[in-house]
Amino acid sequence: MAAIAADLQQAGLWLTESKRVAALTGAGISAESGVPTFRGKDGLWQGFKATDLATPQAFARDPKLVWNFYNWRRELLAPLQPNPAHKALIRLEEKIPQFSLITQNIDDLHRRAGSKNLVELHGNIWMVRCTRCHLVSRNEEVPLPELPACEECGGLLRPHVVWFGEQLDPTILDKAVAAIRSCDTMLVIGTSALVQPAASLVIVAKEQGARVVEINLEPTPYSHKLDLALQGKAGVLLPQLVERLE
Ligand code: BV8
Ligand code: ZN
Repeated sequence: MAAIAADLQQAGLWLTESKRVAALTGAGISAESGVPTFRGKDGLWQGFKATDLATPQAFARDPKLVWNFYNWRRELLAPLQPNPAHKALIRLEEKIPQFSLITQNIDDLHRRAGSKNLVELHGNIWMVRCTRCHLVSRNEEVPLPELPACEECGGLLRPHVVWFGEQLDPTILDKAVAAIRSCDTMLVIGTSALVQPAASLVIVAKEQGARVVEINLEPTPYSHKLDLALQGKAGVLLPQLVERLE
C-alpha cells in the first residue's frame, strides 16, 4: 500500500506543477458505472466480438444485427451514471489551467458528468447519421426501430461512431493530437491501449517530453514506457489523486 501512496504523491506533484494536462480514457473508466469493457470477460455479445460487429462490412451485410448490438448497448447504457472516476476528472478540469479530456468511449458518461473540453475520438452512441443525406442528429430513443429511418430523407440511419477500418474524423483527431503535443502531463486511464490510432497518442506524449501516468487494473503494452503506472480501480485512484491537488 505504501508504494501506491508514494506513487500517488509523485503523480499529484507532477499534476500540481502542470499548466497543461491531457487525459486519455478507455472503457475501464466506465467499468465501475456498469458498462462492459471490450476485452474483459464481458466483452462478448451473443457470442459476437465487438470488433466483428463494429465494422462497415458487418453493417452492410446485416444492418439489423448491427442495430440489435447498438440497441442492446443503448438500452444498457441509458440508466447508467457517471462514477467517481468521471467526477474526479471534472474536479481536475477545474484545477488545471488547461485540461483536455480525450475519450475512446462512446458511452456519453464524460459528457453527462459535465466534462467541458471533451474530445470523443470514436463518436457517441446517442448520435445517429443518415447513410443517404449524412444528417447527424442526437437520438435517445430506446430502443430504436430495427432499421431506423432518417426523418429528412427516409434513408437508413447508422450509429455516428467510428467503426474498425474507418478513419477517425481528421478535425477531431487533430484536436486530440494538439492537446497531447502541448501537455506537460498525460493521464492514460482504463484503456488496454490496443486500438490505433488512439493508443499511439501515448507515444506522441512521451516523444514531446510529457510525463505519462497510467491508471489501470493491470499493466498494458505501454506501461514500461511510462513514468508511472498506478495499478488499481480508476474510481478509487483518480479521486485519491485529485485530492492531492486540493
Ligand atoms: C483506423 C467505436 C485507419 C465503436 C471503437 C493492426 C492490426 C489490425 C488492425 C489494425 C491495426 N492497426 C490499426 C488497425 C485497425 C484498428 C485497430 O486498432 N484494431 C485493433 C483491434 C488492433 N483501428 C481502426 O480500425 C481505427 N481506424 O485505423 O483507420 C484507416 C486508414 C486508412 C483508411 C481506412 C482506415 C478505428 C478504431 C475505432 C474503432 N471503434 N469504438 C463502438 O464502440 O461500437 S474502438 C473501441 O474499442 C473503443 O472505442 C475503444 O477504443 C476500444 C476498446 O479499447 P479500451 O477502451 O481500451 O477497452 P478495453 O476493454 O480494451 O480495455 C479496458 C481497459 O480498462 C483494460 O486495460 C482493463 O484492465 C482496464 N480496466 C477495467 N476496469 C477498470 C480498468 N482500469 C481502471 N479501473 C477499472 N475499474
Ligand atoms: Zn437522410
